Amino acid sequence: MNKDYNLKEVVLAAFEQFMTIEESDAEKRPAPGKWSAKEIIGHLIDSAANNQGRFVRAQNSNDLIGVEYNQDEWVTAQNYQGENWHDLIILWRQFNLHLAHVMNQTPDDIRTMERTNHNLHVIAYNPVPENEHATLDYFMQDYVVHLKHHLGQVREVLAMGDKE
Ligand code: NI
Repeated sequence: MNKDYNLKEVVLAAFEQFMTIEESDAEKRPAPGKWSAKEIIGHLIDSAANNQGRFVRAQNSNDLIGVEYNQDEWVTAQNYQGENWHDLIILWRQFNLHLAHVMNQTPDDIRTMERTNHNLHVIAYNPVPENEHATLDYFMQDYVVHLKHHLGQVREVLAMGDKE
């Protein structure tokens, strides 16, 4: 059974589309201070990196407490604008294919365990109130929802249509 919320399919389809984008288009900012396609993909690489740690630590813990990260600081500090577009989307694709694998092999009991001690009111894209239980299953799904949100943003920036 597929337990990655279609992450693999979503990433492979987007990759095909993004491969056709020119370097100059990938670094265009839609407005001053707004992220370019390179920077949005960079943010998604940061999301993958941070959530890999969270997904792995949750396997051996009853908690779901993730370290926060400042998304703008991370994007600026790494100068994603200065990296090659194809290199970025290949890294993004491969990292997410690995996370899809991680999701698929996470045992059901770990995935569905109700966790009282969590900070998904802070770190989730669609937050869970602090006084409600959270599951790793929900948090993995939330990761994919966040990713799809930003793929829609990339397509908007590149005027590709096909919004999500
Ligand atoms: Ni985001």
